Amino acid sequence: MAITETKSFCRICGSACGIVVTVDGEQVLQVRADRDHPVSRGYTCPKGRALPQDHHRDDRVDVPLIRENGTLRPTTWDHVLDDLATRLTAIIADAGPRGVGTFIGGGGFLDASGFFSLIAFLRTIGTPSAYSDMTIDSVAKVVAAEMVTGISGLEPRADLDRTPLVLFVGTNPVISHARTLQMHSPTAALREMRGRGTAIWVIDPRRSETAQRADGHIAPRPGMDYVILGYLIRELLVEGADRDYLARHAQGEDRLRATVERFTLERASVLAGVPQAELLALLAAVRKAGRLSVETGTGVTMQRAGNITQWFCLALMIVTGSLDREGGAWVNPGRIMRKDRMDLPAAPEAGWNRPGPASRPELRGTAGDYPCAAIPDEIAAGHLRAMAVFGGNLETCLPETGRTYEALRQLDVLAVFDVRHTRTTDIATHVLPTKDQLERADMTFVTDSAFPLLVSQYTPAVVAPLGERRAYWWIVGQLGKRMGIDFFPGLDLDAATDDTVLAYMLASSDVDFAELKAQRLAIDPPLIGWVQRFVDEKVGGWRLAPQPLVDQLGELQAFESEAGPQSLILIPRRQKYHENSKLLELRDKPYVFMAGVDARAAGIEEGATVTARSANGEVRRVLKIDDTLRAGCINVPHGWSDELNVNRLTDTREVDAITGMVLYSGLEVSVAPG
Ligand SMILES: Nc1nc2c(c(=O)[nH]1)N[C@H]1C(S)=C(S)[C@@H](COP(=O)(O)OP(=O)(O)OC[C@H]3O[C@@H](n4cnc5c(=O)[nH]c(N)nc54)[C@H](O)[C@@H]3O)O[C@H]1N2
Ligand SMILES: Nc1nc2c(c(=O)[nH]1)N[C@H]1C(S)=C(S)[C@@H](COP(=O)(O)OP(=O)(O)OC[C@H]3O[C@@H](n4cnc5c(=O)[nH]c(N)nc54)[C@H](O)[C@@H]3O)O[C@H]1N2
Ligand code: SF4
Ligand SMILES: [Mo]
Repeated sequence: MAITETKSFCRICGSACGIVVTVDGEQVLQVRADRDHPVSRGYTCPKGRALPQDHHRDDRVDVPLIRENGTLRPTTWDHVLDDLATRLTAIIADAGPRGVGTFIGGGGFLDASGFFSLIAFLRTIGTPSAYSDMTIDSVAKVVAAEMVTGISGLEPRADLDRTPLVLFVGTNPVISHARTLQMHSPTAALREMRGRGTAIWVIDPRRSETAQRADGHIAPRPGMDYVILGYLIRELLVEGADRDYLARHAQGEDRLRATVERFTLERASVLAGVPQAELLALLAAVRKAGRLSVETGTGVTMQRAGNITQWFCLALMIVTGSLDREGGAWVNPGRIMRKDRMDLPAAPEAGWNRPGPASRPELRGTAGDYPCAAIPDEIAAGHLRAMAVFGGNLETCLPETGRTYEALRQLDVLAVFDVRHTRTTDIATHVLPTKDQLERADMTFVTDSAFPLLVSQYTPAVVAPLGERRAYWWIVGQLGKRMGIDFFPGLDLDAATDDTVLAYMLASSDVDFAELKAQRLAIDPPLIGWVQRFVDEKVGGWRLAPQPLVDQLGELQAFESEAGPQSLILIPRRQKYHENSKLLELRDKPYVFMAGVDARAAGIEEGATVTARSANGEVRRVLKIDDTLRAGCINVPHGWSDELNVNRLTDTREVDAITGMVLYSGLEVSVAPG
């Protein structure tokens, strides 16, 4: 067999870096950066370059598995699909469509036709029991944007060439590439920005890899960002706000002013636990810049004040006249779906509201999803009887592993689409081996709104599927045939290929599949001003102070303390060489990270085994001293499984009252030797 090289793009994370894959027959030899790629410009990270070993991993799943008489064993597609179809049909007949739930995770969102198949499955079955990573990741962004702008989940991002100041709050793109605004080559990007005179500021309790490259860094107590942002807004409303802009494009200024009144310099400094001089320096930087872009991440969305912090970040951009404006931040409408061309209805001030699932009605649904925290209760109540998992590792990603994992075992059907064995497939009733990213033709689809430009990409499959692996659309389509349901009306399943399915998906979009396939990559420049027009016309101006958020801010006062937390606080952190539960074998270690002063106070030395405990459970890991952490904060990075799983500490009851988001940042824990 000849050695071939094929251009593709990486789908381990959403950045979609251009890659060149070297293949010898069925053997994937190497993945290297595509130097000619106009967006990623020759960048890849170590995870992307590890694709060959990921593809050939020993623990891969490449034949269907079925659980019979308690044992999971290999079987044929016909048998696994016949059995699954029979059971799902029976559950729907007995419990109604809501008895069949879905979860989509990282291995589904990044597979265009996989995501499309999920939507087809959900809509056709008509089940409300939809779950996804959103409510264990960044639902605060969805809801805050809904309330302030009328559009769900807008992700403002810097107008890179012109923004004079970028403020990163609770995101560490140097390691994560950021989830919602993909930064390729983050270190180089930061260097280039600073070279152009853009000031970089970071708010993070840890002197993160991004903070280490910034002009200014403030390390507050976890969850106290909003007092800093509230202080900035308060002062800017006195001096520095874009008055003319506010008068023309915003509403609720008086309510906002009254709300932030209590965040004086003294108060903000005491509550956030940072020196006044640092707050003054940040305020001066914002005033000097005039416009800015504020970019947030999981450090914001996973904390108790997630919604409020998101709101204040948007408000800060509006007050300075920066939101959806040149020299500030813009919003990528996506190149395929083109939100700017849709006739979107404006969400009311309270956001779109959907009642929560029956067993946890207080957890409202957002953007089509129920909160993940409800899963164990929904199963225990008998409402949720089956789950189809589209590329998610439920054991590692969901909160309160002890209770959740036990609940998942009680399901009549746990059908998992995956490419490898995990502790989630271990307890599955049906395992559906899915084509991995090198085995399928694909395109950027729902993730394209995270790109720094309007970009669409297509890749052919690079190698033939291993074993019996099949595409999501094939599996879902075949299941439908057996259930008497047509999930893809008008698509000839017997003749379909990955390409014809991608073309079918694009039928109603402005992007022509044949053209995209020929071009491989299509780019349009940033589009600034479309959200502003929407908000002016349909909302009557940015809502600076939505009432539900004003109310929630009032409730947060119960958690404000001058003395600060009395126990150690768990905060999230991404590690460089693994992506959630993927590629754990590469380089990282499952440490507990702790500042030196806290370790000494607890009498623990680096390298010792420690137990981190919360009200819900415990995790034993080796201690690594990390003095980039603010004293009082610890990291127990997620993705690690079983005894090492940080979600043994988290709690399905510690959730946000508006979104149902789990408290993954800000949990009280203790750490002891042994
Ligand atoms: N305590 C705590 N919990 C967290 C977090 C945290 O910070 N702290 N982070 C949360 C966040 S932000 C997220 S997004 C979630 C992530 O949680 P998940 O969505 O579960 O993410 P992954 O572990 O990246 O991948 C999920 C699964 O997809 C599979 N997969 C990979 N490629 C493919 C493919 O091509 N096809 C198929 N079918 N499957 C594939 C992988 O083998 C893996 O089992 O975890 C959340 N959970
Ligand atoms: N290498 C790698 N890259 C990844 C992933 C991975 O697992 N590994 N996961 C991907 C996924 S699913 C996602 S969602 C993105 C997430 O991308 P990011 O949101 O950038 O996530 P992190 O890198 O964990 O950065 C979060 C930062 O928030 C800080 N933080 C914690 N609590 C607080 C707080 O209360 N206030 C403030 N201001 N900061 C706080 C932490 O110290 C940390 O530096 O990354 C993606 N990229
Ligand atoms: S940043 Fe790394 S993991 Fe993400 S797409 Fe690029 S190479 Fe892949
Ligand atoms: Mo995420």
